Amino acid sequence: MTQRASISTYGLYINGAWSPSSDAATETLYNPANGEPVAIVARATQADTDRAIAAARHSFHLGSWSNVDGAERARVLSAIADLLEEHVDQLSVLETLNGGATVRKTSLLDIPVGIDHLRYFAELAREHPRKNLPYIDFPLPSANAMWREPIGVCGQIIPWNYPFLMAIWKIGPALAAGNSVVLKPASLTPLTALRMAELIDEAGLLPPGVLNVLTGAGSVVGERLIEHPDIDKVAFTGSTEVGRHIAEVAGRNLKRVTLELGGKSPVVVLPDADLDITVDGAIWAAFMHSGQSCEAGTRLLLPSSLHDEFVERLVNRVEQLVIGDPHDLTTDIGPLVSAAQKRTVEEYIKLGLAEGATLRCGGIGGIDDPELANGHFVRPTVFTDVKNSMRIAQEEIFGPVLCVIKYEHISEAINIANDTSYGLAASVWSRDLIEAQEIARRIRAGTVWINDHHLINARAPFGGYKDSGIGRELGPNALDAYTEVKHIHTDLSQKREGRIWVDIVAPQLDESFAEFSNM
Ligand code: TAP
Repeated sequence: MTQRASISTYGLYINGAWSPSSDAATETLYNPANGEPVAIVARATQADTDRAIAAARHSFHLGSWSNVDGAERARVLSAIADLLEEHVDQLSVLETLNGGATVRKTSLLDIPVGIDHLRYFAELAREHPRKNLPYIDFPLPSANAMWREPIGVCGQIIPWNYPFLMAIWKIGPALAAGNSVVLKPASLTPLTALRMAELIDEAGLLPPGVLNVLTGAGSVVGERLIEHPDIDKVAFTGSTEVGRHIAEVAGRNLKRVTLELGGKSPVVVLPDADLDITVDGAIWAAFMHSGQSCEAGTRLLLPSSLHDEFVERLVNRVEQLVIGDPHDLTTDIGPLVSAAQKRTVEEYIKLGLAEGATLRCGGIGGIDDPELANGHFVRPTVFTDVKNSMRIAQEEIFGPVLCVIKYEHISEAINIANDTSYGLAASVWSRDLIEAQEIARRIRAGTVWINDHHLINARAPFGGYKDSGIGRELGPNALDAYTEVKHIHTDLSQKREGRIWVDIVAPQLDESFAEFSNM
């Protein structure tokens, strides 16, 4: 496997300038496919984090972005999207190099879709943030309006599985609404967010301090962002465990918070499903990005009437998937992001065996290509005879492990689908679209695809029920989570007469009142 790029170095992007961390600490990043170093990045300290927050706060007060009108913000975000578009190939390769996603996925999905989503946020910025409310004539005529205003400074913390897309989902709506931002990418995968900041900086597209990007540990930078009094809103995507902690700290400080957390999504196959579509669909649902997606379809619910034929076709297809160098366009399955993630997934495979599930393909080891020896590869793994109560069916594995669960009646399938602490996504597969929609209605999840999976669209909301999070990203209301609503009441009567409510404290001394007081 060849090294695709020379080692680049990145500092911290604070107040429109690059700098090393205050204690000069750095971290080397390694290619998950071969273990070779790919970049050196600064590790921010608490003092660096405070400096970034102060820069963001100052820019917000100056109004250099927060007071700019929506049309101008839309123009700038569109210009950023154009700039990113010019660098799609470079960003795709960088994303693959850093996180191990196949270049087929980064170049077809992650980077172009991220840019499309940014264009959508630009459209939302253009929409007028002021809305007139219906005319009110009681107790006196008044005009009433609702203004949406930016919240202030947003601390944004993102995970390693979709580094570019997650950065866009965070900074896109925040900037569209006029906020200033401190973005903390995951320690493992900051490169495309840093490159994006570099491109924006070189083009001079944003005023200093409006966008700050800090690399560093969650326990240092992340903790500071969630507790700092000058952070008005925290937006987080990542594990449910850290999300719970963030909600607690943000709750104590009454910060606005949105959380997009884990999932254990069911893929519910009905007896009449078209197997040509559904077998490949189940593979797409479970193994896209080696299963490292929060919405991955990791519980495959099969009716007993279809089970054996479906499993045979599924296993046959899965065993043919090409595991290899993610830069190679013929590769179907790339490495996991890190050695630690590989260890976690292998522990779950051992657990599945110990819990009594049947390993039908994949499992630990079995990758003999010496070119892949230093990468974090795990073969796509299918377990059958899984009970929904097993830990492998309840816990988020975040790797290429699919649990097949057999059911007899559709009501049982719906109960199994909902028998999870998560509620991020699901899919239902059937030729009967009316029945599929009825089942979709009964599944407690933020997104349900019918005869598809993973298709997240900027124009539709995305987020979780239950332990999968709080709030929604994307969709027509994507800016709501980044704005405060202000009600403006304008008196139209322009007279003192008739304001009987003012008389409660400051009575008008007219004749009737004099009579009243002489009684
Ligand atoms: P997390 O620990 O949740 O990390 C996500 C982000 O939060 C990273 O930027 C991380 O920084 C930061 N962070 C960590 N501790 C923090 C703290 N105390 N305060 C504020 N920010 C903090 O996820 P992970 O360790 O990368 O992965 C662990 C598991 O989480 C995975 O196995 C998977 O199950 C799940 N996961 C879920 C998702 C989604 S999209 N739901 C995405 C990734 C992982 P550092 O990178 O510096 O630690």
